[in-house]
Amino acid sequence: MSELQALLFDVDGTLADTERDGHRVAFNRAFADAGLDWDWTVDLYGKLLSVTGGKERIRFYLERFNTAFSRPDDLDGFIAGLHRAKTAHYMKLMEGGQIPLRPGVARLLDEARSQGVRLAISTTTTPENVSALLASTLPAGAIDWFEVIGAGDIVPSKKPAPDIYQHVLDAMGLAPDQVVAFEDSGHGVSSARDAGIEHIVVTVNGYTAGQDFNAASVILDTLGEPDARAHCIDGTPPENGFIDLAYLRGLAANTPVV
Ligand code: XBP
Ligand code: MG
Repeated sequence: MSELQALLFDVDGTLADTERDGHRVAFNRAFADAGLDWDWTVDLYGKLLSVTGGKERIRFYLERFNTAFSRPDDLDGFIAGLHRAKTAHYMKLMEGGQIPLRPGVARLLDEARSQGVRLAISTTTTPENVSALLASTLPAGAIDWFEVIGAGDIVPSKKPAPDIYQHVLDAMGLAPDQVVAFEDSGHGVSSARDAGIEHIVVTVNGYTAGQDFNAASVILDTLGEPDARAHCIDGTPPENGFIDLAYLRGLAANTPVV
């Protein structure tokens, strides 16, 4: 039995569907700026998403899909430079307001704030990307709604490692059974689970539907809205058709007795 204290949100794919039309486009623009003919198509990017972290993803691409590329002596520096350029492009894309929050996200954030439920972010993406997304989709100052923004290289190992969720729990002084995590990917669910979090709400997207979410409490297409029911793929569906604090408190209260 535990009382819900905080909601921990993943960013990419969870707060907003940022991968296909955001990160992927930013990567390609950075490659073009560098005079590289690399083209991360929608299909190829889906394969590359098996590796979290943009820098790690570029290295994976070279190792797995572009062995012919003549590596510069300072490959780490080269990748880091590409990634900085990519982040700049991504931030510009966000400023353009191209990618909205997913259904139910703003509603649930507002409900949590109105009832004093704490908020945090646990993401692999670069911190600047989080600020850019929040600034383009929520009221000014919304970044301050989140007590902790656990992002990117702040931890030694990225998802599926538990580091980022452990970092946020430690920073908030919370136990795993006092929070609900929101994720979109198998890697994210593994990360939360291995940090001891049992209450995990998954909202799938084009890239993650069909992945293994074995530790998830419930799997949906979205968090739902009062006028747009969520479709429940697995787990106990919300009776009113959308995920709200009452549903989440029920989740937290029903921690299975092991
Ligand atoms: C998703 C990721 C990130 C983004 C790209 O993070 O794995 O690497 O794809 O962002 P999450 P960066 O789902 O945990 O939010 O290029 O800044 O890594
Ligand atoms: Mg994600």
